[in-house]
Amino acid sequence: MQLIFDRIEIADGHRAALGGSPDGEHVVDQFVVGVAPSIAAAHVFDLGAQAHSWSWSIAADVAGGCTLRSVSIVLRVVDARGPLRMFRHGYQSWSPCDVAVFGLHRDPSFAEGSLELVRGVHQADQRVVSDPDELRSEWLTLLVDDSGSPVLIGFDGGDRHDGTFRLRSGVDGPELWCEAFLGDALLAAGEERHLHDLLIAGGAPSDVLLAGWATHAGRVGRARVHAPYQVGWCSWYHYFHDVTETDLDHNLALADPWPFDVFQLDDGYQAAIGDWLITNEKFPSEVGAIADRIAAAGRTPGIWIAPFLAAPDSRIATEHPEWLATFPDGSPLITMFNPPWGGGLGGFMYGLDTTHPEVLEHLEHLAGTLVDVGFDYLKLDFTFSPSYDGVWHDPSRTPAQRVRAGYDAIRRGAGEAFLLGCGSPQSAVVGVVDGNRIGPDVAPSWPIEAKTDPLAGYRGSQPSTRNAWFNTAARSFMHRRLWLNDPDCLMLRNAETELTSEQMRTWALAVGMSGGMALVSDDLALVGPEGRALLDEAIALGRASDAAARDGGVPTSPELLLGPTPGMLSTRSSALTVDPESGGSQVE
Ligand code: 9PG
Repeated sequence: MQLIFDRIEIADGHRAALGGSPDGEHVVDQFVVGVAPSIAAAHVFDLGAQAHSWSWSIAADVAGGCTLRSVSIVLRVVDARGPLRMFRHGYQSWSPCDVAVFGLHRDPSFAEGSLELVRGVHQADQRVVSDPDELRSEWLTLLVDDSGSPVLIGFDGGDRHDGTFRLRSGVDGPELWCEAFLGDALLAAGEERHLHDLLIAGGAPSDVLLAGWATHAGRVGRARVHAPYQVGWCSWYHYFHDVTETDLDHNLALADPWPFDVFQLDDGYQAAIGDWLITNEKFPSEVGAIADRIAAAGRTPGIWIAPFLAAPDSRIATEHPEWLATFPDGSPLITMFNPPWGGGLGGFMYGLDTTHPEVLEHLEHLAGTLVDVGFDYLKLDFTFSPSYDGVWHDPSRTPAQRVRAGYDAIRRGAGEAFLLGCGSPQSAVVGVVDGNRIGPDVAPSWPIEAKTDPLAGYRGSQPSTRNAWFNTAARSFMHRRLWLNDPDCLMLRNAETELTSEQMRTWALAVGMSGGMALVSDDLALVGPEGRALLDEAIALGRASDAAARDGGVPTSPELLLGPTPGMLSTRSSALTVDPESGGSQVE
C-alpha cells in the first residue's frame, strides 16, 4: 500500500488538483495553502525512510476575510491488497476506538436516528458524512491492508484546530482526506494560520508507530506527564446523582485502612449545573467545609465540575445570558442533554461561550476559588461543550481553540492543582491536563445495561465495563506520553452489581496493567476482603506498570489491528487477554 499526494481541498468542493509534490503554494479558491517539506527528525521516528512530516499553513486571500470549515491534504491510497482497515480513534474521552473495514462498516453519523447533538459529542464535525463509504478517525489513524504492514497518519497537535481523517471513495480508488477542521472560523484577510504538522510513518508494527507518534505529540504539546501515580475514591459509580453529604462522610469514616491519596466528590452536590460554589439541600455544608473534612482525614480533596455547561435555570445562565453561545436565531446554544440534571428544560444544557473574556475570567476565578478552599484535584467534565457549531463572541476561534481557551483559563486559576480532563476532545488538552479520561464510563455490568437506551450509532460510547476495557487497551500507548491515563474507576463491591467476580477481576487487572489512575467508586461498606485484595493487586500492578512507563515501557495493545476491538493489553512483563463476550481473561 502506498499513499500518494493528490491535491488540496477546501470544504466543500473547492479543489486544487495539482498532483505530484505537495510542497509549495496552492491557491484554492479564496485561500492560499502553503505546504513546506520537512524530513522527520531521526529522534522522532525510528522508522527508516518512510517517515514524513509536513508543515502547512492557510491564509485567506480576499478582502474582508473568509470563514473556513476545513482544509484537507488528500492522499490517494494505491496498491492496497484486499480490504482496507482503519483504526478509528475517537474524538473525546467516551468516544469509542475501534477498527473498521472500508466499504463494509459505516460512519456512526449514518445510523438511522443519529442526532446532531450526539454527533457533536463524539465527532469534531457534527454533520453527517457525505459519502456512504466514508470512515472517520480523529487526531490520528492507522491504515492497514492484507500485507499487514500498517501506516500511521496523525497530526502532531490539536489545540489550534481538530484533525479528522476521512477515508473516502475517490474517482481512482480510496482516498484519505487529512482534514484540518476549523469549524467555520473567520480568517482575517491576509492572516496566515499555521496548521498542525501532519505526520506519516510506516515500516513498523502498529504499537511502535503509535508509540513514536505519541512521544512526538507529547513533546510538541509539552504534555504534563510528571504527576505521581494516583490512587483514590470517587463518589460516582455507586451513588450517582443521589450522593449526599452523609454518604461522603460514611465513606470517609471507613477510609482509614484504604490506600487513597485522593477523595473525590462527583456530580450531585451542586445547586445547579453551572453554580459550582453553591451546594444543594443534600449537602448542608459549603464546598470549603467539605474540602476541610477530606483534608482532615489526610486525603487530597477532589471535586467534579462541568465547567463549560450551564443549566437554563442556573444563576450563571440567568444572571449572565450574554455568557452563553447561541444558535443563529439568538437563542442559547444547547450542548448537552442529560435528563437527571433537570435545570428548567428537562435536562437540556446551555454552552458557555469560552471566547467571551468575562467567561474566561469566571472560569479562572472558579478554579482559583475551588483550589483556595482546598480542592487540589479538579475533574473537568463534559468539556466538549465549546466545540459545537454556533454563534460565538469571537468568530475567529476554532472549536478546538474554544475548548482549549476554557481549559487554559481553568489552569490559570488552578495553578499546579491536578486537573483531570473528562468528556474531553483528546487532541485539544495535551499540555494542560495532568490526567485524562480515555474511555467511556464503567458500570456495574460488563455489557451495556439492559435499561440503557443505546444512542443510535454510538453504542460503543455507552457506559459498560466492556466498552471501558476497549478504550483502555486501544489508548494505552498515550499514558505518560500525553498525560496520565484515567481508564475510569475500578468496580469492587460484591453487592448492588451485575459484574461477576471474574469480570471485576478482568477490569481490575486491566486498570492495573495500564499503569493509569486507580480509583475506587464503591460504598466501601460493600467491598469485602476479596475486593480489597483485588484493589491491592491492581495497585501493585499499576505502580509497576506506571514506573515502567516513566522509563519508556508504556503498555501497548499489540494486536490492535487484528479485530474490530482490541483483545489484549501488554506490559514489559505480562499480557492480559480478554474475551469481550464473557469478560473473562487470562494473564501470561
Ligand atoms: C457525572 C458523570 C461522571 C462520569 C463522567 C460523566 O448522558 N450522558 O451521555 C452521560 C455521559 C457520561 C456521563 C454521564 C452522562 O459520565 O464520565 O465519570 O463524572 O459524568 O455526571
